[in-house]
Amino acid sequence: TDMDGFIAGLPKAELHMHLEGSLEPELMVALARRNGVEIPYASAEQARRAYAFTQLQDFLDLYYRGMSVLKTEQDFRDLTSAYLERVARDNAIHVELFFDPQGHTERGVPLDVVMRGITGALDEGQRKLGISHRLILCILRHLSEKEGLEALEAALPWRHRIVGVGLDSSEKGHPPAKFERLFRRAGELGFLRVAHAGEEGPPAYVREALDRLRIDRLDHGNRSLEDPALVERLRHLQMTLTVCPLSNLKLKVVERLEDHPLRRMLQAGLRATVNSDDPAYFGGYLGDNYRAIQKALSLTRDELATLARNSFLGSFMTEAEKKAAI
Ligand code: ES4
Ligand code: ZN
Repeated sequence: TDMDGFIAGLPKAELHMHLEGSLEPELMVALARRNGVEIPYASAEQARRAYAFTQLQDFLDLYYRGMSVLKTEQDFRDLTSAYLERVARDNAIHVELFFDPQGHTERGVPLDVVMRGITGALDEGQRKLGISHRLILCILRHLSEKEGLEALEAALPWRHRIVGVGLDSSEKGHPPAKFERLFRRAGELGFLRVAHAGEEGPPAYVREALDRLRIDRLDHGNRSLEDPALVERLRHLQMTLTVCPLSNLKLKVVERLEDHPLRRMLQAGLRATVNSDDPAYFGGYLGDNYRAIQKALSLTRDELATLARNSFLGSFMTEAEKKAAI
C-alpha cells in the first residue's frame, strides 16, 4: 500500500532488539547441527510451531534454550550479520542492540568469543551496509545482583565497544531496586543505563527504574500509562520509550493490536519509538512492526515520521550523528 511505501522510505533506528532474539529457526537448526548441540526440534518448521507461548516466562524458556546453539565466534558473527542484512531492507540506518552475556558465559562460552563475533559483524555492517551501531550489555534480572556485577566487571576489557547497561529477563518478582548498586557502578564506569520496566510489571517498577537506577531510556514502559503523574514525569524528562508492538501482542501485553497504547503515548507527549524486541520469536522485524501498528491504529504519515524521528532523538548517537540522520 501507499502507507507501506511511506514506511519503507523512512530512515529508522532500532533501539530495542535482543540479538539472541533474532535467531531464526533455520539458523538455530543449522547451528545445532554444526555444533552437535541437541535441541528439541528436528526442523525449523517444528521450532516455529513450538513458539506458541503467550506470556513472558514461557517465551524466555524457549529463548534461553534456543541460544544454546551459539558456541563459536562464527556463530555470533552469522547471527549478527543475518540481523543486519534483514534490517537493512527495512531502511534501518542505526541499531542499538542488546545482548545477554550471562546467557553465554553460564554455558561456558567465553565473553571474548561472543564479543569478537558480534563486533566483527557490526563493523562489517557499518562498512558494507552503512548501518551504525551501539551495543548494550543486558543483565539478567532473574539472577542475583552479585552475578550481574561479576558479568559487568568481566566485560570491562570490552568497555570501548559497549555504550550502556540494560536490565532484561523476567520482570515480575525482580524489581529494578534489586539492581540499584549494579546500576550505580555502571554509572560510575560511564555506561548509559536502560531497563525493561512496565512490560508486565506495574508503574511502580518504572518509577523505581527512574529513581533508583537513574535510567537514560525506558524499555517498553507500557504500563506507565496507568499512572498520570508518572506520564507527566516521563513527558517532562522527554524520556524515550522503546515500544515493541508485535512483542506486546504475542506476549498478551495487549489483547489486540487495535488496543495498543502507542498513539496514546504520542498524544500524551511521550517520546515513543517502534522496535522489534525479539523478531525471530515475535513475528516480525522493524518494518513489520511499523506496518502492523500503522494498520491497527491507522497511524498518519505525521505520526509515522514522528516515530522514526524519535528513534534518532532517543538513540545514543552523537549529536552530530543525530543531525545527519534526521
Ligand atoms: C525479552 Cl520481551 C523480553 N522481555 C524481557 N527480557 C527479554 N529478553 C529477551 N526478550
Ligand atoms: Zn526486550
